[in-house]
Amino acid sequence: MVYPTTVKTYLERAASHPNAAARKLLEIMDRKKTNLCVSVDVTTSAEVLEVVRNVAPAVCMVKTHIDIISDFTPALTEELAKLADEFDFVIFEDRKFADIGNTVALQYSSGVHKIADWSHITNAHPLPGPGIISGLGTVGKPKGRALLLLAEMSSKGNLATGEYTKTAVQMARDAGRDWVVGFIAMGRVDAEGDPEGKEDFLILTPGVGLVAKGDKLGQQYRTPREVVYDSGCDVIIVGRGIYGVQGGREAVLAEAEKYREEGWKAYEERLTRA
Ligand code: 5BU
Repeated sequence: MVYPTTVKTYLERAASHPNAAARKLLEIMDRKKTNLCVSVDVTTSAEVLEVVRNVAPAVCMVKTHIDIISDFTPALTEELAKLADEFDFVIFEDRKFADIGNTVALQYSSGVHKIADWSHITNAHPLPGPGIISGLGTVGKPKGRALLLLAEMSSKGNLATGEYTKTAVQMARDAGRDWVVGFIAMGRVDAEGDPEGKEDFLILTPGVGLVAKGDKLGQQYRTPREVVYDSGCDVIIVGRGIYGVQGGREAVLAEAEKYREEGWKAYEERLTRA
Protein backbone atom coordinates (compact mmCIF):
# COMPACT_ATOMS: atom_id res chain seq x y z
CA MET A 1 0.00 0.00 0.00
CA VAL A 2 1.23 3.52 -0.79
CA TYR A 3 0.58 5.54 2.32
CA PRO A 4 -0.42 9.10 1.27
CA THR A 5 2.02 10.91 3.56
CA THR A 6 4.92 9.18 1.85
CA VAL A 7 4.11 10.68 -1.55
CA LYS A 8 3.99 14.26 -0.25
CA THR A 9 7.17 16.34 -0.23
CA TYR A 10 8.69 17.45 3.04
CA LEU A 11 8.00 21.03 1.98
CA GLU A 12 4.32 20.38 1.31
CA ARG A 13 4.07 18.78 4.70
CA ALA A 14 5.85 21.74 6.36
CA ALA A 15 3.31 24.15 4.94
CA SER A 16 0.42 22.55 6.78
CA HIS A 17 2.12 21.57 10.03
CA PRO A 18 0.75 23.20 13.19
CA ASN A 19 3.94 22.74 15.27
CA ALA A 20 6.81 25.24 14.86
CA ALA A 21 9.65 22.77 15.55
CA ALA A 22 8.25 20.16 13.13
CA ARG A 23 7.79 22.85 10.49
CA LYS A 24 11.36 24.00 10.96
CA LEU A 25 12.64 20.44 10.61
CA LEU A 26 10.64 19.75 7.43
CA GLU A 27 11.78 23.05 5.88
CA ILE A 28 15.43 22.28 6.68
CA MET A 29 15.07 18.81 5.17
CA ASP A 30 13.83 20.36 1.96
CA ARG A 31 16.43 23.17 1.94
CA LYS A 32 19.45 20.96 2.65
CA LYS A 33 18.11 17.92 0.79
CA THR A 34 18.68 15.63 3.72
CA ASN A 35 16.65 13.31 5.92
CA LEU A 36 19.71 12.33 7.94
CA CYS A 37 19.94 12.74 11.71
CA VAL A 38 23.32 11.98 13.24
CA SER A 39 23.26 10.55 16.74
CA VAL A 40 26.28 11.96 18.54
CA ASP A 41 26.88 9.35 21.23
CA VAL A 42 30.32 10.45 22.39
CA THR A 43 31.13 11.34 25.95
CA THR A 44 33.01 14.64 26.11
CA SER A 45 31.95 18.14 25.09
CA ALA A 46 34.92 18.49 22.73
CA GLU A 47 34.09 15.25 20.93
CA VAL A 48 30.43 16.20 20.57
CA LEU A 49 31.31 19.54 19.04
CA GLU A 50 33.88 17.98 16.75
CA VAL A 51 31.46 15.39 15.39
CA VAL A 52 28.73 18.00 14.97
CA ARG A 53 31.03 20.39 13.10
CA ASN A 54 32.14 17.54 10.84
CA VAL A 55 28.68 16.33 9.87
CA ALA A 56 26.74 19.62 10.03
CA PRO A 57 26.49 20.24 6.25
CA ALA A 58 24.87 16.82 5.72
CA VAL A 59 22.22 16.74 8.45
CA CYS A 60 18.78 18.07 9.19
CA MET A 61 19.05 17.05 12.83
CA VAL A 62 21.58 16.23 15.52
CA LYS A 63 20.54 13.81 18.23
CA THR A 64 22.10 13.96 21.69
CA HIS A 65 22.19 11.91 24.89
CA ILE A 66 23.18 14.82 27.08
CA ASP A 67 23.45 12.65 30.20
CA ILE A 68 26.44 10.70 28.83
CA ILE A 69 28.67 13.80 28.68
CA SER A 70 31.25 13.54 31.45
CA ASP A 71 32.32 17.21 31.45
CA PHE A 72 28.91 18.81 30.81
CA THR A 73 28.51 22.55 31.33
CA PRO A 74 25.85 24.83 29.82
CA ALA A 75 28.55 26.12 27.45
CA LEU A 76 28.10 22.88 25.48
CA THR A 77 24.40 23.35 24.81
CA GLU A 78 24.93 27.07 24.11
CA GLU A 79 27.50 26.14 21.47
CA LEU A 80 25.24 23.44 20.04
CA ALA A 81 22.45 25.97 19.72
CA LYS A 82 24.80 28.34 17.88
CA LEU A 83 25.90 25.59 15.51
CA ALA A 84 22.26 24.66 14.90
CA ASP A 85 21.58 28.23 13.77
CA GLU A 86 24.76 28.53 11.74
CA PHE A 87 24.48 25.18 9.94
CA ASP A 88 20.70 24.93 9.81
CA PHE A 89 19.72 21.83 11.79
CA VAL A 90 17.49 21.04 14.75
CA ILE A 91 18.51 19.42 18.01
CA PHE A 92 16.78 16.29 19.29
CA GLU A 93 17.58 15.26 22.87
CA ASP A 94 16.83 11.53 22.95
CA ARG A 95 15.85 11.66 26.65
CA LYS A 96 13.18 8.93 26.54
CA PHE A 97 11.23 10.33 29.49
CA ALA A 98 9.29 7.61 31.31
CA ASP A 99 7.84 8.92 34.59
CA ILE A 100 4.66 10.59 35.86
CA GLY A 101 3.74 14.00 34.44
CA ASN A 102 4.93 16.05 37.41
CA THR A 103 8.35 14.41 37.49
CA VAL A 104 9.01 14.57 33.74
CA ALA A 105 8.10 18.28 33.72
CA LEU A 106 10.87 18.83 36.30
CA GLN A 107 13.33 16.58 34.45
CA TYR A 108 12.62 18.45 31.20
CA SER A 109 12.90 21.98 32.59
CA SER A 110 15.41 21.71 35.44
CA GLY A 111 18.50 19.92 36.74
CA VAL A 112 21.85 20.71 35.17
CA HIS A 113 20.71 20.01 31.62
CA LYS A 114 17.61 22.22 31.26
CA ILE A 115 16.69 20.25 28.15
CA ALA A 116 13.70 22.37 27.16
CA ASP A 117 15.94 25.45 26.83
CA TRP A 118 17.96 24.14 23.91
CA SER A 119 16.40 20.97 22.47
CA HIS A 120 13.84 21.56 19.71
CA ILE A 121 12.50 18.04 19.97
CA THR A 122 12.53 15.38 22.66
CA ASN A 123 10.84 12.02 23.19
CA ALA A 124 8.93 9.99 25.76
CA HIS A 125 7.82 6.45 26.41
CA PRO A 126 4.01 6.19 26.40
CA LEU A 127 4.28 3.63 29.21
CA PRO A 128 3.14 5.92 32.08
CA GLY A 129 -0.02 7.00 30.19
CA PRO A 130 -1.18 10.38 28.82
CA GLY A 131 -0.01 12.31 31.91
CA ILE A 132 3.54 12.13 30.59
CA ILE A 133 2.47 13.99 27.44
CA SER A 134 0.62 16.72 29.33
CA GLY A 135 3.39 17.04 31.93
CA LEU A 136 6.05 17.59 29.27
CA GLY A 137 3.62 19.86 27.43
CA THR A 138 3.40 22.31 30.33
CA VAL A 139 7.11 22.97 29.77
CA GLY A 140 7.62 22.44 26.05
CA LYS A 141 4.50 23.86 24.45
CA PRO A 142 5.04 27.49 25.52
CA LYS A 143 8.57 27.26 24.10
CA GLY A 144 7.41 25.97 20.70
CA ARG A 145 9.06 22.57 21.23
CA ALA A 146 7.85 19.20 19.91
CA LEU A 147 7.44 15.74 21.38
CA LEU A 148 7.81 12.27 19.83
CA LEU A 149 6.42 9.10 21.37
CA LEU A 150 8.35 5.84 21.28
CA ALA A 151 5.86 3.62 19.47
CA GLU A 152 8.47 1.02 18.48
CA MET A 153 12.16 0.37 19.12
CA SER A 154 15.01 -1.03 17.05
CA SER A 155 16.44 -3.40 19.64
CA LYS A 156 15.89 -7.14 19.61
CA GLY A 157 13.17 -8.43 21.94
CA ASN A 158 11.73 -5.01 22.83
CA LEU A 159 8.18 -4.87 24.21
CA ALA A 160 6.93 -1.92 22.14
CA THR A 161 4.85 -4.02 19.73
CA GLY A 162 1.25 -4.85 18.86
CA GLU A 163 -1.33 -3.28 21.17
CA TYR A 164 1.34 -1.19 22.89
CA THR A 165 2.26 0.46 19.59
CA LYS A 166 -1.40 1.01 18.69
CA THR A 167 -2.07 2.63 22.05
CA ALA A 168 0.94 4.89 21.59
CA VAL A 169 -0.48 6.09 18.26
CA GLN A 170 -3.87 6.70 19.85
CA MET A 171 -2.26 8.69 22.66
CA ALA A 172 -0.58 10.94 20.10
CA ARG A 173 -3.88 11.40 18.26
CA ASP A 174 -5.60 12.35 21.49
CA ALA A 175 -2.88 14.84 22.39
CA GLY A 176 -2.88 16.55 18.99
CA ARG A 177 0.03 17.07 16.65
CA ASP A 178 0.55 20.69 17.67
CA TRP A 179 2.56 19.02 20.48
CA VAL A 180 3.06 15.30 19.69
CA VAL A 181 4.44 15.53 16.16
CA GLY A 182 5.26 11.90 15.56
CA PHE A 183 6.96 8.71 16.61
CA ILE A 184 10.13 6.83 17.00
CA ALA A 185 9.11 3.80 14.98
CA MET A 186 10.32 1.30 12.40
CA GLY A 187 7.54 2.02 9.91
CA ARG A 188 4.27 3.91 9.30
CA VAL A 189 2.62 2.99 12.57
CA ASP A 190 0.13 5.79 11.90
CA ALA A 191 -1.23 4.34 8.64
CA GLU A 192 -4.07 2.45 10.26
CA GLY A 193 -6.82 4.87 11.23
CA ASP A 194 -5.67 7.57 8.84
CA PRO A 195 -5.74 6.00 5.37
CA GLU A 196 -5.81 9.39 3.65
CA GLY A 197 -2.74 10.61 5.50
CA LYS A 198 -4.42 13.72 6.83
CA GLU A 199 -2.63 13.70 10.17
CA ASP A 200 0.88 13.64 8.84
CA PHE A 201 2.93 12.42 11.79
CA LEU A 202 6.71 12.32 11.47
CA ILE A 203 8.40 8.93 11.76
CA LEU A 204 12.00 9.03 12.98
CA THR A 205 13.89 5.76 12.79
CA PRO A 206 17.05 4.57 14.53
CA GLY A 207 18.78 1.30 13.80
CA VAL A 208 20.19 2.38 10.43
CA GLY A 209 23.48 1.12 9.01
CA LEU A 210 24.94 0.54 5.56
CA VAL A 211 27.47 -2.05 6.67
CA ALA A 212 26.74 -3.62 10.07
CA LYS A 213 23.58 -5.65 10.63
CA GLY A 214 23.62 -5.21 14.40
CA ASP A 215 25.79 -5.00 17.49
CA LYS A 216 26.51 -7.36 20.39
CA LEU A 217 23.86 -5.74 22.59
CA GLY A 218 20.72 -6.29 20.55
CA GLN A 219 20.80 -3.32 18.17
CA GLN A 220 19.42 -4.20 14.71
CA TYR A 221 20.24 -2.24 11.55
CA ARG A 222 18.44 -1.70 8.28
CA THR A 223 19.63 0.32 5.29
CA PRO A 224 18.40 3.88 4.54
CA ARG A 225 16.47 2.49 1.58
CA GLU A 226 14.68 -0.15 3.64
CA VAL A 227 13.76 2.51 6.18
CA VAL A 228 12.72 5.37 3.88
CA TYR A 229 11.47 3.63 0.74
CA ASP A 230 10.23 0.25 1.96
CA SER A 231 8.92 1.36 5.36
CA GLY A 232 7.95 4.98 4.60
CA CYS A 233 9.85 6.57 7.50
CA ASP A 234 10.83 10.24 7.35
CA VAL A 235 14.16 10.64 9.17
CA ILE A 236 17.02 8.14 9.40
CA ILE A 237 19.02 8.20 12.63
CA VAL A 238 22.62 7.04 12.36
CA GLY A 239 25.20 6.95 15.14
CA ARG A 240 28.25 4.67 15.09
CA GLY A 241 27.91 4.08 11.34
CA ILE A 242 29.00 7.72 10.88
CA TYR A 243 30.93 9.06 13.88
CA GLY A 244 32.62 5.68 14.33
CA VAL A 245 34.40 5.57 10.96
CA GLN A 246 38.18 5.74 10.97
CA GLY A 247 40.07 8.35 8.97
CA GLY A 248 39.37 11.63 10.73
CA ARG A 249 37.23 14.60 9.87
CA GLU A 250 36.99 14.11 6.10
CA ALA A 251 36.10 10.44 6.44
CA VAL A 252 33.29 11.25 8.88
CA LEU A 253 31.78 13.89 6.61
CA ALA A 254 32.18 11.59 3.58
CA GLU A 255 30.31 8.84 5.42
CA ALA A 256 27.56 11.25 6.48
CA GLU A 257 27.29 12.35 2.84
CA LYS A 258 26.89 8.72 1.78
CA TYR A 259 23.97 8.23 4.19
CA ARG A 260 22.49 11.58 3.18
CA GLU A 261 22.58 10.59 -0.50
CA GLU A 262 21.09 7.13 0.15
CA GLY A 263 18.33 8.57 2.34
CA TRP A 264 17.51 11.34 -0.10
CA LYS A 265 17.47 9.04 -3.13
CA ALA A 266 15.05 6.72 -1.34
CA TYR A 267 12.82 9.70 -0.48
CA GLU A 268 12.79 10.99 -4.06
CA GLU A 269 11.97 7.55 -5.38
CA ARG A 270 9.11 7.06 -2.99
CA LEU A 271 7.58 10.38 -4.06
CA THR A 272 7.07 9.04 -7.55
CA ARG A 273 6.06 5.52 -6.58
CA ALA A 274 2.83 4.49 -8.19
P1 5BU B 1 23.74 3.54 16.55
O1 5BU B 1 25.17 3.82 16.91
O2 5BU B 1 23.38 3.99 15.13
O3 5BU B 1 23.32 2.13 16.82
O4 5BU B 1 22.92 4.50 17.55
C1 5BU B 1 21.53 4.57 17.57
C2 5BU B 1 21.05 5.67 18.47
O5 5BU B 1 19.64 5.69 18.43
C3 5BU B 1 21.45 5.55 19.93
O6 5BU B 1 21.64 6.85 20.44
C4 5BU B 1 20.25 4.93 20.58
O7 5BU B 1 20.06 5.36 21.92
C5 5BU B 1 19.10 5.44 19.74
N1 5BU B 1 17.97 4.53 19.65
C6 5BU B 1 18.04 3.27 19.09
O8 5BU B 1 19.09 2.85 18.63
N2 5BU B 1 16.93 2.48 19.03
C7 5BU B 1 15.74 2.87 19.52
O9 5BU B 1 14.76 2.14 19.43
C8 5BU B 1 15.67 4.17 20.08
C9 5BU B 1 16.79 4.97 20.12
BR1 5BU B 1 14.10 4.78 20.72
